[in-house]
Amino acid sequence: MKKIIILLGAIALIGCGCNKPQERTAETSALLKNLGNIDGVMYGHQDDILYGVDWWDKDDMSDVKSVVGDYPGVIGFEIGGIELADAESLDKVRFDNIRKGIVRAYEMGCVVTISWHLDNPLTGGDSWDVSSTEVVGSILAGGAKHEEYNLYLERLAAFLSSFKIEDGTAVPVLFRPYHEHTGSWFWWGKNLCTAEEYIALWRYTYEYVSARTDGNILWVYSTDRIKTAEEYLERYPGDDIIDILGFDCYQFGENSDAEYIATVRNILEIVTSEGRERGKPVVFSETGYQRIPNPEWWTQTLMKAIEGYDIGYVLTWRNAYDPERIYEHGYFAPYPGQVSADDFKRFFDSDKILFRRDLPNMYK
Ligand code: BMA
Repeated sequence: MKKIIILLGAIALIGCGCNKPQERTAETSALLKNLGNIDGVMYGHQDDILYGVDWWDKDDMSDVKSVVGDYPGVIGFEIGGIELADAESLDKVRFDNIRKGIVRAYEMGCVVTISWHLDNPLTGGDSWDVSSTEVVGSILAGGAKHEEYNLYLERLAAFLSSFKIEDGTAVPVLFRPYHEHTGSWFWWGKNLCTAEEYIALWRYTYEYVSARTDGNILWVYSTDRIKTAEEYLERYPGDDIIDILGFDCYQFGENSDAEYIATVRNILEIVTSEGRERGKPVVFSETGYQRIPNPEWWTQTLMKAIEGYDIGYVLTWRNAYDPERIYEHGYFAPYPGQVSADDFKRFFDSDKILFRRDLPNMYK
């Protein structure tokens, strides 16, 4: 009997050890602290150093740098496709280049954030395949696709553990999975699973990945536009696993500046108040006005939307490179000659907005 108990104890210990989150590295703890204390708002741009309007795969290139002479303070990277062990992401960037970009961003002193538009594990479709309400249930413990999901997470964790600089330091990253879940356009969205399933998905993912990475991950919760704190928190996975509070909100349509400003300010009121109460930094994780048709969008709209709120960064989405996609998705940061380029320089010159040159050491 005693032997059996010891044996069971040992098995439990091994099991528990396996899913124990790795302790945060010093650089990762420093980043979290600095995000909450930074004086000003960092500007971020998705995929900034990987490609831009009419270029890709070039060293030292960035649309933002081409306009203002400096890199953003925050650089976003997208890793949809890593779960399938693909060589390229869904946006056709080689994972080797993404890895290099992440290490380079860190070495430049920038902050790295990662999004994950992973495929639908039940149907084999993409993130936007909302044909089934069974997907989340199917990948949780006991579901038909659970083992497959573990494989997805295994690959994800291996990639997140692969950003090492020469001295062995693991690059800290802000990881932002299962975003915009207050909408219903992704398979993990509001009408596609219950709140319990969504929370279980997050908690399982957190446990699995934080046990198999190097203590270099900060976890970002990010809704789409919301109207109330209840809506913001309806599917909140828990203070014990979330490090940073975020939200996404884009501007659409002509003459929508006032509506955008009011909407963002209302969300910021809610989310920054939660951030203060919970002692967590707040970030504006995605925004933009596709093709930036307003020549003064940066100072007259975006800055007015965030003015007075304590947030770590605001990130505009990618400048898609392939011509078809430019038509479909557009770009969200200017390039030389773009109508908002001069205003973007004023945005850059503002002492409230931080680019790479303005950052303190974020990792100390
Ligand atoms: C979306 C669009 C898609 C892209 C995805 C992941 O918002 O830009 O074209 O594949 O993000 O980067």
